[in-house]
Parts: sequence; structure tokens; C-alpha cells
Amino acid sequence: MTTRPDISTVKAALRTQAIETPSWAYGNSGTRFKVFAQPGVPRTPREKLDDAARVHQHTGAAPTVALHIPWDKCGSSGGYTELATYAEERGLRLGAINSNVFQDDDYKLGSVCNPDPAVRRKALDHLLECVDIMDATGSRDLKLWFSDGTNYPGQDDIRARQDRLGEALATVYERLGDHQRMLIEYKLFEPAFYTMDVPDWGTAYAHCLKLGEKAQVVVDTGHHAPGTNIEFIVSLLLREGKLGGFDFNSRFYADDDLMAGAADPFQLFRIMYEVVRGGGLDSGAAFMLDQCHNVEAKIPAIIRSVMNVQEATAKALLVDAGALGEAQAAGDVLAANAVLMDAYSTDVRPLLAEVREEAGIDPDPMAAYRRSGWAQKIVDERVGGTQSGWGA
Ligand code: LRH
Ligand code: MN
Ligand code: MN
Repeated sequence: MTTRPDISTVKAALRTQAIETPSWAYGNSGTRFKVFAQPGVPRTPREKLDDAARVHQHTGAAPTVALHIPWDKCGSSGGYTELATYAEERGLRLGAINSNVFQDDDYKLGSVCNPDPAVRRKALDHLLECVDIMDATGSRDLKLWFSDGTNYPGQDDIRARQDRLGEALATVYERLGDHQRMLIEYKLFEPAFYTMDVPDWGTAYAHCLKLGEKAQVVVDTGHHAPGTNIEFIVSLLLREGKLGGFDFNSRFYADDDLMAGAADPFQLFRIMYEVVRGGGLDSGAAFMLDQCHNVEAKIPAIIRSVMNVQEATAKALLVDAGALGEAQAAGDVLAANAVLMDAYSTDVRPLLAEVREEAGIDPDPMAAYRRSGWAQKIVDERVGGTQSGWGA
């Protein structure tokens, strides 16, 4: 039985998929060895939004922008409201608020897991401030990533650190409004190398379960051990109603933060297939990018990343569910695999070009951006761009 979704259903799903771009991807970034400054990068949060508006204009698929505090700090809560208005005037909305409890000297031994209660309080206050900011920006999601961990066996008590983490999370959870969510992000290693306090989905999930339904897990695709089956994690979290969203990026080795879909487009397809299979396109899961463009031009790299996520999604939507189900039920391993590979091997670029044309935008976002003259305009007008915060 052939039950490929009809093309209009596929197109409708593609039209509604929104991919959030991160403010920090627009600024200069690098490795710990060197930040190569690029001319024309934004100097202020507003200029980051100007660039994000170009990405949305050319893709039609990137209507929200994640902020990172204090990288995008505005003086007062009024400042955030004004920034939200500035975004709206450009056809954008402000997205997830990312906390940052990893760049102060005080956090050498951790933030909310630090053995010193005064440091824990400082970190907690920052997380609560982030919820205040969400109130001002209208953001739904608070994204929490902790660099907390230890480098040496015995350095601190692993169990006590979990207790401290749980306590801080519970306080922040209580502060959330009815329509706000807490997304807990995990990472196997870096900057700590012996233990991370939230190293994996299981730890994040255990805390989320205790907290309640507004707490969800976020999967950063660069945060696993090599060879980890990320799509399995995605499938499981969706099944449990705990997939809050993604930080998409790709990697060859560790947390490389390269363009989503660049290193392993097949993995991105497998992830998106589980998203489609598990209802994740409609579950409220946030499709965010979290990446840095150290050597390539930033705006077109972000456009390319958005397109890569769209292409993986289109292929996943094209999987013939009926044929797959039949092959699986018959135990026909090769036929089942062939159904998936058939979808993966489809050239979906003409389909996406049609979706764009039907939405009144240029079918080729990369070419449209190149022609727009924006790249030269920002070089001419912006002098002394800022670093994203990474490598600062
Ligand atoms: C940590 C991380 C986390 C941070 C971002 C800048 O590696 O993925 O999401 O907030 O990078
Ligand atoms: Mn991340
Ligand atoms: Mn990361």
C-alpha cells in the first residue's frame, strides 16, 4: 500500500515549520585559539535582529530569535519590551531566553551546584532575572544550560551537587508563568571533564519529571558522545511528552557548532523522521539553531542552516508510512530500510522552492540574499562589531 502523504499536506507542514535563530550566531565567534573578526557584524542586539530579519525575509521560516543574557543585555525591563517591539516591527518575535551562568569568575566551581551558597544564590538570581526578561519579551521558553561539573574524582560530592541543582530548578520552576516553559539542556562534557552535573538526557529528564509538565528536555545535537543514536533519544522523549526542542548544529568531533545538516545530513533526516513520526512538528517542540560561524559569512550560513533543516524535514515528511509499516510488519528488513532511504534520496529542493514561491518569496534564498546587497551595506555602515560572547 502506498500512503505517501499528499504533496499539499507536506507543503502545509513545511509552511508552518518555524526555525529559531540564535542572536549569538550573528556576532563574531571563534575557538579558544582565535576569534577571526568579520567586518559588518552587529554591534548591538538591535543589529542582530536586523540581520535575523534578513534570514526570515529570504527563508520565510525563521520568525523568532533566541537571546542570550547577558550577551544581549538591555538596561532595564523596559529595554527588553522595546527590543521586542523592535523585533515586531521587523516581522520577528523574540524567542527563547538563554541563561548564562558560565562566564563569571565566581562560577569556577559551578553555578547552581557550587559548594558556596553565596555563588548559588547569585546564579539563581540570574535565572530568576531571565524569567523577568521573558515576561518583558513575551518569550515562552527559558533555556538552561549549566557548565557545572568537576574535573577530578573527589573534587566535590556528586550527589550533593544534584541536590543543589534540584533546589535551584524548583525555585525557578515556581517562578514560571502559566504559559512559560523551562527547557533543560544537557551536555556530556566541556567545560568540565570528569563529571558534568547535567551530562545526558536521563539526568535532564529525571529533573524535568520531578519539576512538572512545564519542564522539558532540550536536545543539542552537538552534546553527545560520538556514535550516540540521537534519534532514539528524540523518539523516547517525544513518546514521554518531554521533548522541549532542539539546539541544532552539526559536528565532526565534539561540540563543533557547525551549520546544522552540514556534517551529517543523514543524521538530521533520521532525527526529523522521528520528529514527524512522534508528532513533534505539532507538539510545541522548538526548532532552534545553536551554532557559530567562525570562518564563513554568518548570515548566509544561517540561511543555509535553516534550509538544511527544512530539507531534512521535507524528506522525513515524504516517508511512505504505509509501505514502511507493511515492510516492518512483514519483517522485511531490506524493504523497510529501502522505504526510508527512498525518502532520504529524494531531491526536495524543487518542492521547497515551490513552497517559497507560493509564499511569495524567492525560491532560492541564498541567491536572493547575495543579490540583496545587505552584506555590503553592513560592512559599509557598521564599524567595530561585537563578539558573540564566545571567545570574548
Ligand atoms: C553550550 C551551549 C548552550 C549555550 C550555548 C551558547 O555548549 O550549547 O546552549 O547556551 O552553547
Ligand atoms: Mn546549545
Ligand atoms: Mn553547545
